[in-house]
Amino acid sequence: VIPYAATHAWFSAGCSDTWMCSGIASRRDFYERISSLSMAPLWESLHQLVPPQPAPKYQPAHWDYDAVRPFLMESGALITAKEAVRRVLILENPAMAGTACITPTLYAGLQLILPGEVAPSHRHTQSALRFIVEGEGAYTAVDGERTTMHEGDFVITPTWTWHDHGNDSSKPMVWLDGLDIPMIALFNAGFAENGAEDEQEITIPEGTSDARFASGLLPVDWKPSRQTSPIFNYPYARTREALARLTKAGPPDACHGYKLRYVNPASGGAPIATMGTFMQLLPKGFATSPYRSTDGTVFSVVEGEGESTIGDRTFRWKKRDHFVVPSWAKVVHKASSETVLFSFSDRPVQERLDLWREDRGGK
Ligand code: GTQ
Repeated sequence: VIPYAATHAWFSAGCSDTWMCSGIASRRDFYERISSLSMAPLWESLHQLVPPQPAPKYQPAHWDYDAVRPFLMESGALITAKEAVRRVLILENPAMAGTACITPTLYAGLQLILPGEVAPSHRHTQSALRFIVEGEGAYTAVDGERTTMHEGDFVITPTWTWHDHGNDSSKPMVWLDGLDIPMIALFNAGFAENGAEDEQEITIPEGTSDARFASGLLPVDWKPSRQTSPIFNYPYARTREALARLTKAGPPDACHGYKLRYVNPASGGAPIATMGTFMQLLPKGFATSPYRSTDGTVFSVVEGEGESTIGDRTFRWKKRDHFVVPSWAKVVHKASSETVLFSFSDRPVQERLDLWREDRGGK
């Protein structure tokens, strides 16, 4: 028989009073007897199960690209993209070792694809986003169309779409993969299939989905069949231009600087149903007001350098670094040069469930 306290970590028998101790001993005996019926007393864990405010079991963390890159390149000599299927170094939350989670709902990794390589075609119910960190000219193919990727581009491979990646350029390409793997695992709703060929058949000229959906226009008789965006590459050139213009149009928001969210033009919602994606510009010298929200968020530094104080820890960052801000952790960003930050979180899911909260008061 496994002692009750061994399987129910919250049960502590700390006791100083004799009368109380005998009470606790009989309770413990009771807990052990009901545990054989797969039952447990709510009153011992109520406070943890229904906390007064979020108490994340994961922590802020930062990945310095100068430290990470040599290992990424070393992985390129260790295994081919074809053998690995996806050659990725997972960014794992230090408080969630062994889980492949960067937050309890999100997965992140850095994927390397070398010149001439192909990451073979497959599809799965997990949705993926790619945010291009280094390199030019590799492609992702999604449902019969290719898109060429550049630094700062945001590319989506929505749930159950066929996707493969290839690099016809002369340089390595590295991108941030963001997936909803932990969420899909929670629902036990994961399915996956490999393609018959390494590279899917290309049936649609490059740029077609951009022309049909990304110009403030939609095909006249087109009706969306799913929540995910019909645009699958949101190029950095356009995002950057929008941010640059905003800096001339008025003052920055105190908590966010100039911040935009990526959008599915057919719905106004997030491009991927499970993950919200954002881009923000912080002017040189700008410090954000303290802010917190319930969506744990992964950041990729696109331009600039500075530091973020997350809870009681401060991380200095620069271009191509990554960091994670847990749910309800107070964050302050300070930009020592003009900075652009990409980020993603589970905010659309929380909003759908009427759960999402923010606190702009910095308490
Ligand atoms: O590109 O399909 O980083 O399936 C992890 C799982 C990338 C992908 C990851 C994946 C992919």
